This record gives sequence, C-alpha cells and structure tokens, in this order.
Amino acid sequence: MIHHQKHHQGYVNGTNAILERIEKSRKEGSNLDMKAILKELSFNIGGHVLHSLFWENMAPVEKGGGGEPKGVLANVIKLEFGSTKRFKQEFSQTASTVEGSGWGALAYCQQTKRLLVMQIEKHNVNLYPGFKILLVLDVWEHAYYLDYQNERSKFIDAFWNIINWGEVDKRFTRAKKILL
Ligand code: MN3
Repeated sequence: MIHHQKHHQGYVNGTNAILERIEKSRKEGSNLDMKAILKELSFNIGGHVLHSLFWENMAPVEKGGGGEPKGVLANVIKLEFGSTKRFKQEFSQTASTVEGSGWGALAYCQQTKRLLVMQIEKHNVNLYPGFKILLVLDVWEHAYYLDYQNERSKFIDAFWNIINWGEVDKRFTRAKKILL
C-alpha cells in the first residue's frame, strides 16, 4: 500500500505537475529549461509506466502467481536462454547489480524477435528505445526495505514466487502482433 499509494502516486503527481508547468508556460509565452524539465518528465513518466507493469506482473500464489513461465513465452525463454533456470539466473543478477535505484526488466525486440534482459537505472536510464517491456522488478530500496531491510537479493529470490506468468505471456503475445 505504501509503495503503491505513496511512491507510485508520487510519480503520477510529478508527471501532472510538470505537464501543468509546461502548459502554463506555453500560455504565458515564458521560457522553459527544456533540458531540466524533460529529464524530470521522463523520470516521472518512467516511474509511472514501470510501476503499472510491475503491479500487473505479480499475483498472489492462490491466484496463479509463481511457478514456471507459461504459453509461447515459455518456449521462447528456453530458445533464447537455454533454460528457465538460466533466464532466472541472468534476470536475478541483472536486478541485484543495478547501481543505486532502478529496475530489472525483460524486454522484446520486435525487429529481431529476440528477448533481452535490461537493467534500468532510476526509471529511465539504459532503456532500450522501442523495445516492449514484458516483465519488470522494482529494486529501488523503497520496494524492499520494509520487508527485507538491506537484503535486495532475498527480495529478488522471493519475487520468483509471485510472478504472474499468464500476464507476462499476454504482454508477449501483444508485443509480437504490433508492427513497427
Ligand atoms: Mn517503486
């Protein structure tokens, strides 16, 4: 609740406040520090978009969370990484080694039709432009400090028990249909 109502909400509020500032400035005809404002905007939009994906790619165990990847995605993970075990290892390592605050992510390239693991710093740095994001894990301290204190890797291990693979597979199916 704290994560969703305070942290995530902060990025939504931040985005709206910046958009209002831009609008006001356009009406007044005043100058904007475009470099600073766009950096702030991409940070807040990234925070909102990634959290929205994050909540959906988890589910309680009694509602189907955890277990193994499902559907076509399961086969593609095996093709790309060799095995689910190897994928989990690479993804966990990606998430655990993010410098400071950021995200571990699994992304899909629509041009090469390949899966790539991605490490996102903050909410916007190191993103592969245009790649569809299929699975994300929030490794900002606020995501795990209350339950796991400083033990990010324990939080990452526990994440595998509540992934909503059905939802991740749905995202994958949608990503394959979108033409560039
Ligand atoms: Mn967060």
